[in-house]
Amino acid sequence: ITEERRASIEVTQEVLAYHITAAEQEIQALQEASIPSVESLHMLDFHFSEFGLPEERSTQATIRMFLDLNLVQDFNIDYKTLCQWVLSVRRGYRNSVPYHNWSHALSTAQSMFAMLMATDQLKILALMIATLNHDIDHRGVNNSYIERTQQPLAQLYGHSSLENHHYNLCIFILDNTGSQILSSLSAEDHRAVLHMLKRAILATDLNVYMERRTEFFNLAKKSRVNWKSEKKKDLLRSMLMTASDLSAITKPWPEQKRIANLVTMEFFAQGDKEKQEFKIKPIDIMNRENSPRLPYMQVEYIDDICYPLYKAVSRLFDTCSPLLAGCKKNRANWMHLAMEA
Ligand code: 5BB
Ligand code: ZN
Repeated sequence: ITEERRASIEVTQEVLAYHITAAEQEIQALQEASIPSVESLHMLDFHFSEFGLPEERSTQATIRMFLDLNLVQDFNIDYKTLCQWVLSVRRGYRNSVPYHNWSHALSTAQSMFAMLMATDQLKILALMIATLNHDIDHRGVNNSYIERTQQPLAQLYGHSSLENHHYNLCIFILDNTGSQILSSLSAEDHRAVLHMLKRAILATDLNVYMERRTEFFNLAKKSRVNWKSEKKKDLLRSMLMTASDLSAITKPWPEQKRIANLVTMEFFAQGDKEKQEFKIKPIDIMNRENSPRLPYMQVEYIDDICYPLYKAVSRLFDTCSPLLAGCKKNRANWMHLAMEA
């Protein structure tokens, strides 16, 4: 790493510190607000949608999950620090991006919240922080685009450029004055959480999921699995990250259609940029000319990527079967549209 590069990173971080820190007034308002219950927010429901939830209520919903998971008590998290941390993470997302914005982060965290079973508190803490930060500062374009345009992000990290950036920002907020929610942890726990955060956020790169899933599917086929080894626990955490990340495909049909439209907007916007900037024909999913084939592409996406994952997860955890059921229903709906087209 060169001096120049180091300087450029420092400058970025200064700007980020300013942009990412909420105004005192906003922090106080959240601190003093009464937080709605999980029941009234429907947060234990796999059909949960954050659609129409005002920003203020979405931060309150995040606080509610941390309170009900006992994280605030167990890790002695200062309440005001938690408020500032949540506001920082929310501000880290770009509203201008159709799909990879704060709503997607909250929805991913809520899916994780509803899935978390009898695992220990330290892992729950790491996975909740990971879901909320996993797409922070997403620019609405994929790694391939970032690498081809030779952006600083691609030069900084050799692979999984975006995911490395999400992790880096996550750590940055955790280190930032006023939002250090991990400050009461022992050195050992702190190190363990950071390690799990890195593994969990990097696992949301779809390529990483594709590389590791066969091993997971083989475990899920067994009648009894001994989850004691650290390697298997890490694999399970990675798969739960992807299962939360892709959970839009398991939601009731109107919600699935709404999200698929946002994803399409984001894909097509990248395709448009590629046409303009490199005069190339974008790949199928990013090419507007393919919009009639969209329903069929969703069917393929379900069959190749989503269905096998939710099948394995529901085999392991019976309570997660609504995820698989939702995925199946959406496949039938997309297939129906594909036949009409
Ligand atoms: C997914 C993997 N990709 C590298 C190439 C395209 N495929 S796909 O053929 O399975 C595909 C997925 C095709 C079309 C799709 O959406 C059309 C609306 C999707 C799709 N992807 N549909 C969704 O509803 C969602 Br949610 C997603 C996930 C989008 C974010 C994936 C971010 C991964 C970053 C590497
Ligand atoms: Zn995501």
